[in-house]
Amino acid sequence: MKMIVAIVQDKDTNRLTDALSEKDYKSTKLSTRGGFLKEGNTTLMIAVDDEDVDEVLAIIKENCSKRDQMVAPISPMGGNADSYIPKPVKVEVGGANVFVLPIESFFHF
Ligand code: 2BA
Repeated sequence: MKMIVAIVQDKDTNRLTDALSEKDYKSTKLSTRGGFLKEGNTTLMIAVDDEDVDEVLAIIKENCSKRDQMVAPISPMGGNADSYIPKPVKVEVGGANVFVLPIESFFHF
């Protein structure tokens, strides 16, 4: 068995969990926050048999789209905040960051 940990955008979460449920894949949704943008995102934990990993990865890929987002950078440390005019920078968000981990054992009591 494998644990698929997928970090996705909140906007994609419902579509993705619906698509997983349609194929009878169970998932647990955690509300998380990215360390860079400090915005909410969603982490899904999906435990599956080894032979189902590829199908789940395909479902994630299909349901998580990439987007550009403008971000105002934080003012530089030690600088004069009054004279600092933040210039928004474009970062790519969305898609999915996925980790596939081995599961040593699974119990359902
Ligand atoms: P955040 O850390 O909020 O990052 C959001 C997006 O900002 C990133 O998208 C990336 O496009 C950009 N970004 C992140 N750090 C950057 C930097 N130092 N300079 C310029 N741009 C930067 P993704 O790479 O797709 O990541 C989306 C979210 O997935 C992340 O949110 C974080 O919550 C998670 N994540 C990504 N890589 C991870 C990792 N190696 N370990 C744990 N979580 C990860």
